[in-house]
Amino acid sequence: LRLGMDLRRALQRGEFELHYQPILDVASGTIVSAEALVRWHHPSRGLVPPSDFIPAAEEAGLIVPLGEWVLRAATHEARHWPDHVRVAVNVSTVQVRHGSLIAAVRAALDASRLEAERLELEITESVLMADDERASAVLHDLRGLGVHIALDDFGTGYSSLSYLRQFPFDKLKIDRSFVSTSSEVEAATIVRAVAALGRGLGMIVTAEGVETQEQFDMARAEGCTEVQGYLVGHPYPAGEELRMRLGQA
Ligand code: G
Ligand code: G
Ligand code: MN
Ligand code: NA
Repeated sequence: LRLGMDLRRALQRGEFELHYQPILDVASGTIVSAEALVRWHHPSRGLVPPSDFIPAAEEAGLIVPLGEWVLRAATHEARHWPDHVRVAVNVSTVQVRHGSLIAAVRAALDASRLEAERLELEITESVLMADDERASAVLHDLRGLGVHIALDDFGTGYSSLSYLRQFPFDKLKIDRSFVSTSSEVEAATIVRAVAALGRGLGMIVTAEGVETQEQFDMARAEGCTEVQGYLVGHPYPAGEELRMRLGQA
């Protein structure tokens, strides 16, 4: 796999970079977390989006070392943020199944000295599909460390409501396709139902992909706890300006 070769080299050469997208708490109007999103500055192809290389990294077996780099970089960066701001890291199903994830999370927390409580791991429904005890045990162990677990892109996979009882989620993230559908009535109906479900089960509920004030008002009215999307902020490179932004609002 050509891209696989490139990826291996990219890890060694430090061609990856994390951008961070802010997430707003609706009730307080403050930024309460930021999601790390990986970017690849390819020497000849330019900026390669994760949708193009994450699947290749999974196939080439490189998602584990790449994921470890992401965990280390994100926890280090979050140490420079205000104490109440969490960092969210996307974790591939391959990482959850691999068996090294718990050690990698513990190592990143130890090295950065970030409190476990400030790290949130985003997993997708594909982790849960295989109905295996392993995935369940890994998620419970991670939560035992004190990190938070979010179910990402909720509603797009093979969702089963039984997962919500079986696994210890702190947060449900409603996929942006439900927030920004062309029918406002349909969007509001789905967001209302998922928000009621998640909050009824004691979870934080985040509406993703909020781009307009109308979508923001809808998400708030229908009971979402948090909002993420271009209206609140685009993914932003690490550095002074990001740190300032996370301290404001
Ligand atoms: O930033 P962008 O919209 O291009 O992200 C596309 C997809 O890539 C999203 O689904 C996101 O969850 C995923 N992604 C971004 N960063 C990471 C990462 O560090 N690890 C994994 N496994 N997926 C990521
Ligand atoms: O699957 P995941 O939720 O991790 O995907 C995050 C991706 O969604 C990021 O690549 C980010 O760039 C993208 N994204 C974030 N906010 C918005 C938004 O308001 N609109 C759209 N279209 N994409 C968004
Ligand atoms: Mn995500
Ligand atoms: Na998502």
